[in-house]
Amino acid sequence: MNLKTQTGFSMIELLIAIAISSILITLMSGTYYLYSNVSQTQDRVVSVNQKLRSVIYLLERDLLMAGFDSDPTNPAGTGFSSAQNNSMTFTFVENSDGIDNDGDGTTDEVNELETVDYTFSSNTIFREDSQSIDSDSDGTIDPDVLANDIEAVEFYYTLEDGSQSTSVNAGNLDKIRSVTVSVLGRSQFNAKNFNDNTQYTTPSGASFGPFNDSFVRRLLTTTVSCRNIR
Ligand SMILES: [Ca+2]
Ligand SMILES: [Ca+2]
Ligand SMILES: [Ca+2]
Repeated sequence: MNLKTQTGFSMIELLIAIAISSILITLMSGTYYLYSNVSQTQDRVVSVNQKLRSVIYLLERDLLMAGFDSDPTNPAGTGFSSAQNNSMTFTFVENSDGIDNDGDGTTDEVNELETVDYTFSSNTIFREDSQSIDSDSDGTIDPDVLANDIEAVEFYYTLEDGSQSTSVNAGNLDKIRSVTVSVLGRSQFNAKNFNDNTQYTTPSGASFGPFNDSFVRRLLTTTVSCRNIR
């Protein structure tokens, strides 16, 4: 009989097993570390994109209405009243929404104007319309905060002759045919081991960054035709 009974691991086997498992643990934790950094960065990308998309959605909706006049035979004088790099104000007729948009005491009268105002300042995009309220009760209407953590906004206007500008003078406001909107948003929280070394350039050629920090940024640009301006 040549029965060999295995009663346990030899010291060599044990050492090899320990060595292999420690290598595996090191590899796995490294992968996990890498993965958790990547997924944190991805989370930031998703939240910035969501924020930018909701801003762009509202801007598109409003700009499509800019200049709208339900009865062009009786002009209400709608359109842009200001068109600058970081802000714009425009009007349109809103005489069927059950709201006294111009605050004159009569609701939905002929040629009743709604005024919408966009302003970018202090890393925030503000939007004001007739529904904005005096939220801090100081007697002055406060614009609504549309988005925080915004690095830059650019309104780039294309006129009927094809020329483009980030600042349209009063005499040319009725010649605006489209607005190219660019919004550079930043994540609310930073991402571990991420470095934003990108330089962001808007359609007018303005540059932002590289910021060289660990916040995730995205630049979203879209062009909206102002089909109601004429
Ligand atoms: Ca109305
Ligand atoms: Ca009114
Ligand atoms: Ca106020």
